[in-house]
Amino acid sequence: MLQLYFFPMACSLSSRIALMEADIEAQYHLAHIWTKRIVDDGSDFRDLSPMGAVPVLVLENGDRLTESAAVLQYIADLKPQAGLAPRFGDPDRYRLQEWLSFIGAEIHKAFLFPTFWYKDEGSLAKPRARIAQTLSVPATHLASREFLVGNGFTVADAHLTWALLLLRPAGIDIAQWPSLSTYLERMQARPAVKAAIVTEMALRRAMAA
Ligand SMILES: N[C@@H](CCC(=O)N[C@@H](CS)C(=O)NCC(=O)O)C(=O)O
Repeated sequence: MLQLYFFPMACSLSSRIALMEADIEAQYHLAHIWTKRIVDDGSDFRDLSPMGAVPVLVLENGDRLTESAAVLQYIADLKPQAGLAPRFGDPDRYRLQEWLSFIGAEIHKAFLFPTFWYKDEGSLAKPRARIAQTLSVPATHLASREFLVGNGFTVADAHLTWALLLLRPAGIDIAQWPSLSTYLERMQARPAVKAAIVTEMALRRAMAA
């Protein structure tokens, strides 16, 4: 069975959403991204993930896959009939990769990562100055569309949903982009998305208690 190493409400949430949207069974292991310990057995997460970062997907053959863009596409391709990624050869596959790169590099690493990891004001000035311009890209795109790619939910939507959820605790109110707010509401109304978020929020609250 597939095994996903995750931390509640971190970027690995999008992989959980993808697994649940595709109705693929998996085992979930909580990897603490600050202590670098795997909660199940206390082992060092860096033995599994050189960066000590989630997500890590352990495949049926024992191989490990890291990087959300790769993990998400792998999950999508396990069950093509779920429609979570356009098939290779379809020009929309490159649109999917374009959005996965954009979310991973321009929203996650350029803004969310420094906000949650480097808390000093000096390091945050540049990311904060740029985030509105960055978010205007998906906001404009989604003003006339329901999903990021094509006419259905894909793993790019799973990843953007996670990123948008993290913007509020990062100090950004997405109400200023109505297309993003209504998109996030629509995505959160999907049963699999909702269930994934409820599960991880409960784990997060239990960790904070
Ligand atoms: N490029 C990686 C980034 C993964 C990443 O930064 N994950 C964060 C959680 S959202 C993490 O585990 N960080 C721990 C660390 O960097 O030490 C991806 O897109 O999957």
